[in-house]
Amino acid sequence: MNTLNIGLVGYGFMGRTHSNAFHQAPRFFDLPMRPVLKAVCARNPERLRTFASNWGYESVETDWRALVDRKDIDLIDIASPNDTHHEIAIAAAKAGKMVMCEKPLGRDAKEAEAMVEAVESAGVANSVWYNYRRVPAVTMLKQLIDEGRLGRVFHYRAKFLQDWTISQDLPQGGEGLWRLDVKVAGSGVTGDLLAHCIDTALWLNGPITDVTAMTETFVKARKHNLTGRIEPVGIDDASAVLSRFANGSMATFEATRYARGHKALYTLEINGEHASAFWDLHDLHRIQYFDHADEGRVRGWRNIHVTDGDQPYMKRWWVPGLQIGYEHTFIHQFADFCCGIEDGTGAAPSFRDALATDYVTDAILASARSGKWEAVAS
Ligand code: SOE
Repeated sequence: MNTLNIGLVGYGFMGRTHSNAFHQAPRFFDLPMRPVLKAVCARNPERLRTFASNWGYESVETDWRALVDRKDIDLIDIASPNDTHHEIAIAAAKAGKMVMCEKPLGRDAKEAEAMVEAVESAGVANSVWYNYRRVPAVTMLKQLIDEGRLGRVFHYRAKFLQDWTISQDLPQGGEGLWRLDVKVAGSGVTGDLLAHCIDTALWLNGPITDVTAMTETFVKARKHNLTGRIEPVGIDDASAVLSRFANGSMATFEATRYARGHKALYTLEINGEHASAFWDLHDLHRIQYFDHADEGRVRGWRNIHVTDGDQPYMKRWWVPGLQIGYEHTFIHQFADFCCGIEDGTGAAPSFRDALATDYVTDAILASARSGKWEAVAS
């Protein structure tokens, strides 16, 4: 069996989710190649060694360029902060490596366009880790929609709520807090949390054509960890969006880090002519499903527990009725990526698919600035 030699950049939260996927995917899925955790790259040598030994990486690098230059690496996986995605992905593609990249693809669509151009002209397999597509219940929802069970779609509604940045004393910048630093992150909740809602929406319900949005920055200045100074905050703390889809349906999207009590509440609902469906990350195995074709007397919201062998991904796991979790979404994506390598595609969302999300988030931020409806580029 061929091997797939992986070089990971970044050892934070996402470095862990990806490393776990590299280990678990071949144990539960029939992969056409054997993943080898060849090298991990980050800046702090001591922490790097601890991470490498904990996750079983064969070697370490402290400069991503050295990693990209290595002849024994097939796949560069980018799990470092957003401002690094663009340069690393382009260099990796030029070096002929396959590339997987954390979301969002670029800090804006301009960066993402260059990344798409790089992987497509190099002809290398690529994928962006919008992991929620591979919650089995969400994948099944996609199947139900594609089978036409919902009929014409009227409404799409999604929100992603957190509360971890409410304190005025929370600094911005540096490790663990780069998401608050606009130069590193590109934007705030729009590129971070809302981007998940947009990726799923584009996948389930097709292209978004127009948006109008408001954003707010509730805390205007924070101490910057790298300079020690109080600096203006450039990110959006909250984002509220109305949008139109090409299929004629309309949507509302909301993302915030100021919804006290909510840690990661991602919910979505889709209302069609024949049926409606609702999904909630906190109850990720379930789809609430209403089918108007049911006999009137017993018609109502079904609560479908997506754990059975004929439901997406589940025959690979335990026995019907037993649940899996958040980390499995990354395992599914990596397994799909390995299976997609042979035809040169990798796994959706590709860089090009993820560029579409960046076009929508750019239009949202533009609309928040202009106060007008903005057309989404394509
Ligand atoms: C932010 O707190 C964050 O970690 C996002 O960056 C992830 O993409 C999301 O899945 C969970 O929340």
